[in-house]
Amino acid sequence: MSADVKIDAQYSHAREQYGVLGVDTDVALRKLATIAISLHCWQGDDVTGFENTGESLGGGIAVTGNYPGKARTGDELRSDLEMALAMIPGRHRLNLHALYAETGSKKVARDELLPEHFSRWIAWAKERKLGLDFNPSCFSHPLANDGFTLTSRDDAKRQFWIRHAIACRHIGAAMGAATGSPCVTNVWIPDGMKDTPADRRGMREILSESLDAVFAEKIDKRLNLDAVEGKLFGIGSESFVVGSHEFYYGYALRKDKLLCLDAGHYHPTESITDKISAVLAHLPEILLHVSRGVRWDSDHVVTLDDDLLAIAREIVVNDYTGRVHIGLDYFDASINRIAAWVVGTRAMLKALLAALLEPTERLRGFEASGDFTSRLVLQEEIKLLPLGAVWDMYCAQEGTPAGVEWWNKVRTYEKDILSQRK
Ligand code: RNT
Ligand code: ZN
Repeated sequence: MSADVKIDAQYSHAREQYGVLGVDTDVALRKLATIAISLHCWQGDDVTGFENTGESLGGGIAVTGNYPGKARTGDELRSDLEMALAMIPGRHRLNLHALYAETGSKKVARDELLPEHFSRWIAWAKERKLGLDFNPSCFSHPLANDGFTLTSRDDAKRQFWIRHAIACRHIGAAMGAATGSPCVTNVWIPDGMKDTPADRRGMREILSESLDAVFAEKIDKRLNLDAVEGKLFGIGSESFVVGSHEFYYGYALRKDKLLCLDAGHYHPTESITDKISAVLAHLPEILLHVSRGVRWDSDHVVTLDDDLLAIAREIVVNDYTGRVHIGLDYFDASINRIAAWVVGTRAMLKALLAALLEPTERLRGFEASGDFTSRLVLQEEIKLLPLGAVWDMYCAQEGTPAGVEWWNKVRTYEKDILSQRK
């Protein structure tokens, strides 16, 4: 049997099985094709960027591993991304950090960045019909090396980071205008304390003030959407992070911003799953940084685990696909970096597909009538339905390798291209 015939046969069998539960697999596949995932450019080069200042990664985040072949230039990173995107079914987005500006031989300070410094990214995204998302980079910089940016007590430093974030909103708007799809510009700062602070209130007041300055100018939401990302701790900020979850949730509500929920930014056993419907009861839209913490905010490559399935389920069954912007955020330098993108993005899509194939009406019917036994029985039974057969059909429809065949292609690229980077 040829591979295509096998995929067809297995799909039609799967369609029948899901059909018995009232689930239409064709509808699920059509819906899946409408969901865009924002791929984070920084997996491709270990959050290094192109500034070439010799600064090492700051901000209390860490990339471990020294797998060869990391991208060193915009062209290399775009080439690697093209390889990854060719292995991922559907049409997606690219999430850039300010660190990835291309300024030629000219050094441009971060507070002087302009859309033109991203013109190559924008042209590339337009050509490939990719949406763009953006982030101010408030780390890996001499003015951030004491661990404070928007909350710095040194006014000159604080103003620098305010100007940087404002510049990034303008760049986001230019990206939104060029691509025809609003750019989500996400503000994350590392500011916090290694040890017990004496003045939490003071630092939070400074952050509020700085954010008000950053967001003072109104920007058309059809071009740029502002998001704010909180966290619990980082390396060197174990005791206190100024921009915590509650801080930004309140800020987002009061100032009409998107709240970014990063899966690694809570207590180790706390999942963002339950937060999605809770915060969307009050906020119009949110951004997710889908990540995988292993014991801490370790930013491991996303895999198809229970957590991911649960996150995707909340987005899909609550009909939030129009209100949740799905971004990925992890960085692993111990494996092939293109494979890291592909594995994580495909896992996210598989989780969304699993949710699209859930007999939700049935489960909700049991729940509404108080029949929790039937709910549990069905929840367990559907775990073994042939999700893989439907996924393979999706890959075939989108012209993407279905099984591990994609890795053979990436491996060839590694041999031909990545291995030449010394
Ligand atoms: C850090 C945040 C932040 C970064 C990226 C590089 O803890 O998750 O989103 O990972 O912006
Ligand atoms: Zn994040």
